[in-house]
Amino acid sequence: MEISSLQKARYGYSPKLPKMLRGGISEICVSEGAETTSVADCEKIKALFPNTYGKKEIVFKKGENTAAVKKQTVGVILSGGQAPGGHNVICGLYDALKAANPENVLFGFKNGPSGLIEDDYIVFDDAYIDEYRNTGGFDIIGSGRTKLETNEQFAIVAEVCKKHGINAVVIIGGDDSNTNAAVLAEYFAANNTGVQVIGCPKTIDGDLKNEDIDCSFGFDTATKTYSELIGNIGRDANSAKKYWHFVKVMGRSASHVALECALETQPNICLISEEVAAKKMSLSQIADYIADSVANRAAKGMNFGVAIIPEGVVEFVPEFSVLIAEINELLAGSKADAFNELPTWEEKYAFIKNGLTEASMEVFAILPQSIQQQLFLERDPHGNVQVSLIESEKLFSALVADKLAARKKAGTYSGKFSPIHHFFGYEGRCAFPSNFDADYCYSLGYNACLLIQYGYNGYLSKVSNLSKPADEWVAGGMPITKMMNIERRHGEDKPVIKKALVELDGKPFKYFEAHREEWAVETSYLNPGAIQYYGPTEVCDLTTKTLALEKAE
Ligand code: FBP
Repeated sequence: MEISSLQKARYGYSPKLPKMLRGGISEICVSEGAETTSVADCEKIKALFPNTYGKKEIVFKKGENTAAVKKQTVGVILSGGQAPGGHNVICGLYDALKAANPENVLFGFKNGPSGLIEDDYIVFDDAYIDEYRNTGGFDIIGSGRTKLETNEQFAIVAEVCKKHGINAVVIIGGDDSNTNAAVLAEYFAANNTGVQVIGCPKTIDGDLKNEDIDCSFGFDTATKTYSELIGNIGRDANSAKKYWHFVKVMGRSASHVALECALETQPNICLISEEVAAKKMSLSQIADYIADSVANRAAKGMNFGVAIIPEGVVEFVPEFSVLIAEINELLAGSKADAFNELPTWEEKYAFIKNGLTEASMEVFAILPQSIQQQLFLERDPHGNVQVSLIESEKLFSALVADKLAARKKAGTYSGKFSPIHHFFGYEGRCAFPSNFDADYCYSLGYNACLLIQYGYNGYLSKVSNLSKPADEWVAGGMPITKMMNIERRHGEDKPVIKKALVELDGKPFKYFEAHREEWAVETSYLNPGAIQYYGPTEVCDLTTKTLALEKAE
């Protein structure tokens, strides 16, 4: 297979491990800390996880390895959306397993959790692993979104593990996948299977973080990739001086990606969904907010700009989420067929008008027709509108255009407004991992092997102190149940890992808030440029601004 020059060079990159993990597996011992409790709903979580709740947090350190000597046969899966660095988690796990004992075996189950159920796997060897070192993507074994959550599925997984003699499963996934990892770990313990489960925190969305997990892997590379593109767009906008660029960035729910890109590039506008919800902003208020920036810049002769829109924002607009709920209700069950059979949009529109409350109809009526139709076209397997498919960058530019037209009529605005739309999501999920992600992921995988060796079950591989150089990173493990609370999901109380949304009193948002008024009017664009893989450490080993601000003393 032909490969690029960069890929060839990256094969030779040696990921940096925390100092405490260097020097050989036989020289790493474990230090147990305090017993843990869940972040909330302790009694309920304890009752649901009687075998895995309350375990001790642990840290590895230099010392004689006292783990029982036995052959390890481990299975690994990648779960959910791609995130740069996933291959390195597997490489780190593989290398540590082989360093501990060349007889150890690593199974890779294909295409996500379904591979474990269908017993679809490969057994890794050096040649296979070497082709994926420091590369982006999840193509090493593929990924998938099947959820492992029922006892029937767990029983099949237990059988598959028994068949291959697998004594541990590593699940590389986001908050939901790691929640399911905890449930699987509890099942394995309760049924005395002898199989351990270790999770690794993945997602470009950056919403799997808490007091133990500094950040999920992939966030660093993905946001740097989007920021490079947004920085280039800012420079183009300031060169041509004729377009307003509306850039939607991924992040299904939380706005960490949008915020980080804003900190990196200093656009004129960046919406933060969590703020929209907290201030209960309406679509009209958001459009006015953006239109103010457009008008103020136009008054200074600048008919161009850059606005970042987080993918999930519409769900955080209270009136919009009510509208979505009503549409879901309107099309529930067989009512969807009746709707779809209506031959013209006019008839469909009348059906909608008849079914929505007056307040929701008012919101619906101001949407551009293309967005109105998107709300009725795309349904998820549960029959719900897929909010992530709504082209919110187009929605907001259309609403802003309406606002500006009204202002023009009133004689309060006389600029030009030519919007251009972009959506950056998939562009960043499989990029070559930055040195940070390459190092972090390799360390997570390496560390997962140690957790297995020492017999831990239901733990998340934890590598922290990440705002410092890799030398000072701290490796250990945290019981997943510590991160859990009870939340209402699909009408039921469920134990889940708490999703981290942008904190409006957190340092990254506060920094943004302190500067955004100036950015809205001035041209303060920063162009961070492409990820650097080689060169001085101050350009190659940068963490995100979010992490740097969060950990600033
Ligand atoms: P994970 O939470 O599984 O990491 O995926 C996050 C994400 O990349 C979101 O940013 C995006 O909304 C979604 O996946 C897209 O999903 P798909 O890959 O199924 O289109």
